[in-house]
Amino acid sequence: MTTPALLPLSGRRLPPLNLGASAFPHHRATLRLSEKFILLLILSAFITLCFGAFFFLPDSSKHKRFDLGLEDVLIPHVDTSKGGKNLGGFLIHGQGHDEHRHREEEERLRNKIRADHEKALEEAKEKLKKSRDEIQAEIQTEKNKVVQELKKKDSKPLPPVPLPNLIGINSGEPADPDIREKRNKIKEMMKHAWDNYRQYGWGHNELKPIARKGHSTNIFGNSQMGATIVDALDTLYIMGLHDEFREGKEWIDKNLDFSVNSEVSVFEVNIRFIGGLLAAYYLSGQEVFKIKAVQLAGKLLPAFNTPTGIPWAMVNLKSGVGRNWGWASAGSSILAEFGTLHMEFVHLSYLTGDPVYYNKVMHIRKLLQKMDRPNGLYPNYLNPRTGRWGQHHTSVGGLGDSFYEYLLKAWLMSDKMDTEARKMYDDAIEAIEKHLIRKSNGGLTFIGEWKNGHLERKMGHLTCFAGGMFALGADGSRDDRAGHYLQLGAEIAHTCHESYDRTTLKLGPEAFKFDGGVEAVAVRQNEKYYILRPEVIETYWYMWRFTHDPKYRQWGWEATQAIDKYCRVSGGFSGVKDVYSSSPTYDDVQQSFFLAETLKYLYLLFSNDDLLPLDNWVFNTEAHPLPVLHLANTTLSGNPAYR
Ligand code: DMJ
Repeated sequence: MTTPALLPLSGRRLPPLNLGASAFPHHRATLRLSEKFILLLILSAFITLCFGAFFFLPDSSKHKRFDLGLEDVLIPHVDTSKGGKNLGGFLIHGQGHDEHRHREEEERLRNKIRADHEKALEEAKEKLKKSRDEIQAEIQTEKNKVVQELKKKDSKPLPPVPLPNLIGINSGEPADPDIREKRNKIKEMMKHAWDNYRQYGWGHNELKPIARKGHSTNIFGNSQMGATIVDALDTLYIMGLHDEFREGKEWIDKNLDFSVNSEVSVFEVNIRFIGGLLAAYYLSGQEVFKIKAVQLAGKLLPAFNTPTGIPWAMVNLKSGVGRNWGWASAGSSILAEFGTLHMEFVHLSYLTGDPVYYNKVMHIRKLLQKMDRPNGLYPNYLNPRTGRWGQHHTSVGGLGDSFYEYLLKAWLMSDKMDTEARKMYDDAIEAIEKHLIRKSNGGLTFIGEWKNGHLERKMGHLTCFAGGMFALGADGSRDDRAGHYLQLGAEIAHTCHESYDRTTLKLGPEAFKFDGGVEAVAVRQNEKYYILRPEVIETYWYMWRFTHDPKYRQWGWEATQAIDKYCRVSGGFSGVKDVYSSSPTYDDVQQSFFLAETLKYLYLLFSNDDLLPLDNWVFNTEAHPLPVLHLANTTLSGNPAYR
């Protein structure tokens, strides 16, 4: 009889342990060390007990079978043909047999049992005695192995993502016919933008809607990476434009290639491409998007090879060589760029089980945490070679904006478990409120910029996103100041609406002042343009979600009409150069973020809240929705959307 080697729980076979042929003549057990001990102890006790029992039990019982699995030793063969009986494994012949022979036989067997048991005990004792130190060492080795296994586990696949319920085509459909009509109008605008890009700019990064050809800027490098396709995918999906979504997917599948000798912006590629691909993956469940996102992320990693781990602003996708923008203060990297990678990189680690992405962004965070901050403010520039701040310029608009946004969203995305991020956000916002937020003479709340020791009373269109951020961060705010932050969000929304309302086109300028009798109006000619940016509409949408005050839909509709009237051309949508001019000129660029963000936020503003509910989804800075990672939730497999 052979006993199969025991499989330890881990499924890994340990080397076989020979417990002694006489104890278990046919058993070569393969056991864990702890099991060896227990087995040896039980064996010793049991053998002693049996041995004692053999001598102390009444005679008759000695002739009864004692089934310890030892019968093979005692009676290898039972021959009943000769009138013998099998009595408990002893071969006992009939009653008439010689009593003397019987006693001799019994004595022989007893001696054999005694000798075998003594030998087994000796061997067991020997094992224990001889191996004390060795066993200790073996235990330690085993422990180390377990620790290593656990470590491997830590850095290995994370639990699968519990996908929020997939949204259907009709999801979010408003009951009110007037709202439905407005929503349909926005969908039609999306189709106009897409169809023209499809016809005139397909595969290029963006579209020139007047020249009717492809367009690109240096952020995308010198190759055609179809930025508009990737950026627009999730909006198409959400709006139920499935044929267009399929076209986009096919292009990505066949053409999107990252092995190109092209120097791209790490930040832009992250928020538009990786964010866009991840959102498309989470919404549609189609693997190709995840695969492409991971491939691209691998190409960005060399950008982190700096003395501090703060990434370069740009990286060559082929050579991996990185560098910073020539215009940035003292060779610095930009806060809003290296500080806007967290959401996407955490998701990459989550999806791949590879901690490399997570480690990169956590390293940035730790480094920032350790640094002194003038007045508690984060300067926009940080030198990746020295780890020192560049110019002391702080902004919640361009160069700083999405860094603050990602602190808050890291917390939200972690199901509010990442309290370190929340604390950094709270600290930063308190300093911003103290040093940068003011009320104008006319009563408009604005967020200025800190430049070399003084406050510049100017606010950018980009800064208008902060109204939505304050509202989003109200719940969970320090000292329970939710009401205060919601109010602050409403005030910023109002100011930004004023910046639109005080123009001829009812579209907002790039930057506006609160100085010298001017309020919420652009002064310099080169700040009067509108390039289809989303930030004001983004804030309307968040404010709508948190308050359901109808004025936000009304303001959103004003913006929709203005865009459709002044930015729409037969070849798509274009930015305008002067929002104060009644005969505007076009900049002839249909930005990819117009499809990714502006039209998406407008569509959501006129949809019901069950379309991408904020409890389940967090939008990256390019409006790409990523699911909240309910990592603390141990009922992952109970989630109906679990994959
Ligand atoms: C978008 O690409 C992103 O929102 C980014 O964070 C800054 N703004 C542009 C659009 O204005």
